[in-house]
Amino acid sequence: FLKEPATVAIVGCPFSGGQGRAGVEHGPNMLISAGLVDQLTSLGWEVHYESQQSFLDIPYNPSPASSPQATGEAKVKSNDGKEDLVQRLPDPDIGRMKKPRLVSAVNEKVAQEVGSIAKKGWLPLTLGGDHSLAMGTIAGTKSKYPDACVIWVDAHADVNTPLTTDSGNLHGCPVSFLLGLDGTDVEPFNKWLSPCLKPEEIVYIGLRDIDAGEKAILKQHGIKAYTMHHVDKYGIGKVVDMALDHVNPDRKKPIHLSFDVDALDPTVAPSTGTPVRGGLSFREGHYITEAVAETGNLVAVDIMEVNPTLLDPRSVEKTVAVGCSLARASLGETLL
Ligand code: 6HN
Ligand code: MN
Ligand code: MN
Ligand code: MN
Repeated sequence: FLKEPATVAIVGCPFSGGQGRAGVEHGPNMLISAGLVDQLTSLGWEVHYESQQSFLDIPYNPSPASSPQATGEAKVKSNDGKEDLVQRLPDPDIGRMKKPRLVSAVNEKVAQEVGSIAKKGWLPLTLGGDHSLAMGTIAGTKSKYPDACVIWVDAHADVNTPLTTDSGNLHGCPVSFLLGLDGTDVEPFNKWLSPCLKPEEIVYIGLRDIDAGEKAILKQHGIKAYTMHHVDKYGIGKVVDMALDHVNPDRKKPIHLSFDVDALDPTVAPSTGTPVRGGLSFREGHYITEAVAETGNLVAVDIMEVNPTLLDPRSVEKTVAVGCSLARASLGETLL
């Protein structure tokens, strides 16, 4: 699906507004500082990376100044790598949703960016930032490839709706917006995002922390999920085969890989906001990316939820290194 010469465009998304823990906005800069651009270049890819997305100039409709203290906040590094800039506009909850205006505005921009990269025949590699960003990345992929399927690697299903979410954190909800589930046809999201993903076009691998409301949704819509139980039972090789058979039986459809590093065991990727024990091993995580690379159908990759401010320096280094390594493996590093 990609044009020659094979080109990857890195979309750095220093965004934390989809959840409550600061620091995940530093993920992209850390992955870049670790040498990701040179690493991908060495693999033979042409790499485009200008700078981080700037979320500062996003014109979302601030609510009246008299409203509650909740604020929208996006931090960016400017082109010259200078200090964080912070946007603070009133962004009170809508229903249970936290920071809905900011999350919506940022994702609208991400969707445009990812879509325009895809339309050039390049592969967008989005570096998070929190996983709410997948609303934008997948909407962007779908704008170029309407029949694209999604492989979602995560400890969580991220399929809560504005009605089912307990936390109100929108990084737990992106899939429901893409599917257009009950409660997602709400402002401000419905101004730009319309349902673009069918339940049979997504498959999960690595789940082990699913909310009750999410379980009901997965059942009701027949969404295929390979949990850690299945990884234990069948082994990762068989699980990935089955996952691909489900969303991409003839191996003809484009694939969007959305990888939340918390799918990995916390011993492998400790510096992430919502770690859950009992996750994928280093090899199991890499096997998924290699097998997807091997199809030759990969058109977009997300590496999400690296939070380089959590835990000790050794943990941070490990997590950043594994993030880079997953990106490289997705782009074919270990294929012969
Ligand atoms: N992630 N299910 C929980 C929630 O808040 O809705 C956790 C979501 C985690 C999201 O890891 O991208
Ligand atoms: Mn900071
Ligand atoms: Mn996630
Ligand atoms: Mn997760």
